[in-house]
Amino acid sequence: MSDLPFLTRAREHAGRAAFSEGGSSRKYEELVAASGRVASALLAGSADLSEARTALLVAPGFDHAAAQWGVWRAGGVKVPLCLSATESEWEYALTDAGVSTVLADAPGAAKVEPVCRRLGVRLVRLEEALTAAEAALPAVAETRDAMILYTSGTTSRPKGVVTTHANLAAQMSSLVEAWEWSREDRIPMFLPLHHVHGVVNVTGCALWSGALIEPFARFDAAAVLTRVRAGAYTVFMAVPTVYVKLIEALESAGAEERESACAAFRRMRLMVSGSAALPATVFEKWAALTGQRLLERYGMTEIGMALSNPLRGERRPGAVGTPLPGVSVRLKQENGPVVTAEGEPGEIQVRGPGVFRCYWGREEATRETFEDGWFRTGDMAVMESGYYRIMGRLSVDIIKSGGYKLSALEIEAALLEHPAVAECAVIGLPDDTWGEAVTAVCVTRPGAVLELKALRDWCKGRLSVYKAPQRLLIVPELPRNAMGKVTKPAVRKLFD
Ligand code: MLC
Ligand code: AMP
Repeated sequence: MSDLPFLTRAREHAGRAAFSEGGSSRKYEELVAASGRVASALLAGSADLSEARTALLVAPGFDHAAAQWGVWRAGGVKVPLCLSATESEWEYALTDAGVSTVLADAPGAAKVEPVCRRLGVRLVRLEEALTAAEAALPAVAETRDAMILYTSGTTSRPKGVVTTHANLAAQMSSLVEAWEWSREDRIPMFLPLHHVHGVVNVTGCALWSGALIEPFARFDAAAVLTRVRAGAYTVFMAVPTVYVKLIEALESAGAEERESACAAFRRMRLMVSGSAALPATVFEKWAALTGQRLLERYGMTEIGMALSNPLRGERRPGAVGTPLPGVSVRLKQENGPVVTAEGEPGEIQVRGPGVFRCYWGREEATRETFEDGWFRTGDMAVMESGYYRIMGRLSVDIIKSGGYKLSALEIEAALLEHPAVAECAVIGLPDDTWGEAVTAVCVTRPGAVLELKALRDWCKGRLSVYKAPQRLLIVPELPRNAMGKVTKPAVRKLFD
């Protein structure tokens, strides 16, 4: 059996730089060698991990990629954890995915060790794995599972999205073709690696193409702009919030700094926005500042990317273009026909080799999310002059904030544990920076006092920082329908 395609391709780029970190570069051949040692350490004498789930708690960069490839080359399934999650969020993912091993760098290991001990999960320290003796590695078929990403949805707790090696290869090769990635490309990487945007679109496509990645521990506008000015990148990919933050930084910079950064952005060959709606105002402002017309695309954890404005051709603000290579898209009315006419809304449904295999351990949820073999995204769209335009989501319980998909139900469940909260409804309200701001509408217990800052402090350690409410409204009672059920549209109206 031949090697998995990511490895074959990496070997073709052996002598080229894969990562540039701290002023020095690491080559593809080093990455291949390091991943072989990590795989050997994970195997610890066994022949094949046989799809054992192996969680990763490793900062972005060369080490993370070596860890990821190490899991894959040992025949394991990679479960990347959010670096800033709370212990209970890690515990949930480790338990739900039946993780047997956590592979962590030194800072990650220090934080996750108590959780591993409590759950009886093996902890492998990456710095030790990176120096392990090399062992024989198994042949891994493309049909085998590769990754589980946790995504929030219409259920309170996140679901694990399982993709095979073939799914990931299809997702990456589609983007590489459409956006003409090449080994000459250089890209900054500042998005989290437990989501498809960072792991597939940025890191995955770059490594697939033999390109160079410059990792950042987190998004830092000043640090990124310094490197942009130095002409470090040819390609740039981000969520809309990042462009909003860059516009703020450019507008508050001195004229000379602003001009040099804008000129450097202008020279890039491609700048992409996605993961949430890019407001037309941000598109226009970015174009006015830098001359770059952002390429907006649409995707989802379960399918990778589905729709994209063209690399060459009209990039229309507010629209997400047409299906990517190998992806089939249709609009479908709920319990009705497939929409064929322009201007008529329908749910986006997707089919293709990049579509995930299943939700981990949730057969029924997997079955329900497909209709005649098409994946139901839960997003509504309309076709206008040949391009799709996203209209919003079918579920009011899904919030997109800073590009993160959040479940209102999960946040409500946490807030209900607060001693002052008798009832609550969480919604996403439009926000210029975050796209949507997590907003809690609460009924307090008699005599109790609740303030936003105290509530946010209370959330620390219980919810990831981006799930904590940004706004709070106290009401005497929540709006309900005749059946006594809280109605979110009416909750939203409280803010009109
Ligand atoms: C952080 N903060 C938020 C927030 N995130 N507030 C509201 N909403 C959010 N979502 C607050 C913090 O509490 C903190 O407050 C302050 O903002 C600064 O936090 P930060 O973490 O330093 O912010 P920053 O680093 O600037 O983060 C912005 C960001 C980040 C946009 C870089 O949110 C991010 O990486 N988002 C990307 C998520 C992503 O990759 N999604 C893709 C999913 S895949 P205080 O009070 O402490 O100062 C997908 C499919 C597809 O969607 O199509 O791609
Ligand atoms: P996630 O589950 O985190 O992968 O998020 C996927 C969701 O992000 C989609 O279902 C959409 O709701 C949203 N999304 C991604 N790209 C766009 C876009 N360009 N415009 C609007 N929404 C988007």
